[in-house]
Amino acid sequence: MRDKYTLYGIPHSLYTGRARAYLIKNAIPFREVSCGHESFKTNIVPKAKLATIPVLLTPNGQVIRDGAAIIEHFENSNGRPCRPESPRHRIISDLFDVIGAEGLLRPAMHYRWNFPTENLDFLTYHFLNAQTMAPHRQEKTDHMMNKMRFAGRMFGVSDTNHKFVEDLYMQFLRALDTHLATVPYLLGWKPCIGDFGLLAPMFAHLGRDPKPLAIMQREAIHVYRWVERMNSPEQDAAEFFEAGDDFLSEDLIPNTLVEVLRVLAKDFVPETLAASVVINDWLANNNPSVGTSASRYLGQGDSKAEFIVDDQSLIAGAQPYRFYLLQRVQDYFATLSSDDQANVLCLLERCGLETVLEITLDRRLGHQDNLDVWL
Ligand SMILES: N[C@@H](CCC(=O)N[C@@H](CS)C(=O)NCC(=O)O)C(=O)O
Repeated sequence: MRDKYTLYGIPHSLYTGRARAYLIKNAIPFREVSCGHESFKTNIVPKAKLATIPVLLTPNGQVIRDGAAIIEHFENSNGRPCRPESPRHRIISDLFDVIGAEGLLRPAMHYRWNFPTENLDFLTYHFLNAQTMAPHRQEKTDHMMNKMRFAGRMFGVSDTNHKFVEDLYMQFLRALDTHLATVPYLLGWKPCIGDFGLLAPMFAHLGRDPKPLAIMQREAIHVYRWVERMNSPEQDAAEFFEAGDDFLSEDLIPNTLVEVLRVLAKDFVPETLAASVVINDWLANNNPSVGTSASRYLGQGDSKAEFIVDDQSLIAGAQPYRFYLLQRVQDYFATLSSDDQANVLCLLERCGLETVLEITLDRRLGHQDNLDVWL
């Protein structure tokens, strides 16, 4: 086993799905161990710094916490197999990574937690079996399930906006289905970084829990096939009879993909804008010293960002992490020639996403020693 990587995670975890798919698609040998395993608490968490999953243990004993950091570890040492080289592709890939990892948490949590008739037995099985047979197993399970239920509210699902969350998700699902009818992966014939980010909500929650899985299988067969495909070591594109093996040529972004991004922009842009105001305010008041951990939320009461989408007012926790991922998009954009910048800008305007190039925090974020930190 020493030559294999160990992925600490669980089947029903959103962020584990992203890292697992990367390992599978890139033929990296690994075994998966539950974070309920004693070794996670005793050996891994002290080095991972936070008890989140996924965490990767490398054959030489390095511990890497965070899905994006795990992927970056391999991309950096293997010639970046999943990063498109051309400007528009790379920007869109990195944008899907941010939006996938951070921008679809409302539908993911809603479809998991607000349909107990369909989902509760399935969820109870998974949460219970993420705990060892120790005393207080049931209490720990209940605690974890309640904590995650609350997360849905933190991400902006309220008692009165279920229909809104569902309508927006269905618009997105249908647009993605139309796109994935034409190509097996977002940018063509192989997965890019953005496919893995997008898989995070689309696998464990929206493509696996009974209620949303049934919707996906019924309403979006091509998306369902993509979710399957993303967990296969093969290209798994049998329905495409003239499949290629690379990203689309000439930096092409099909109109069908622009449509997907136009729907995603509807809440991602106002939410990011509102979150930036709240976080910048918090930074001004708290002035964290360099290297301080940037926690997922700023703190109780401090972190509420209010924004409007289609006349609907939403309130969600403002999370610094999305800006850490967004920085990568903005940093890359800054390196482009003015012609390439103009092309990218023109594309993002068509997607309704041009503003995200300008929404910044007053302090940069870094990922150091397994923690997201203020720089
Ligand atoms: N930025 C981290 C987030 C990881 C994360 O929040 N994972 C969830 C499970 S999907 C978790 O461990 N939650 C437990 C907790 O926050 O206590 C990543 O991308 O890996």
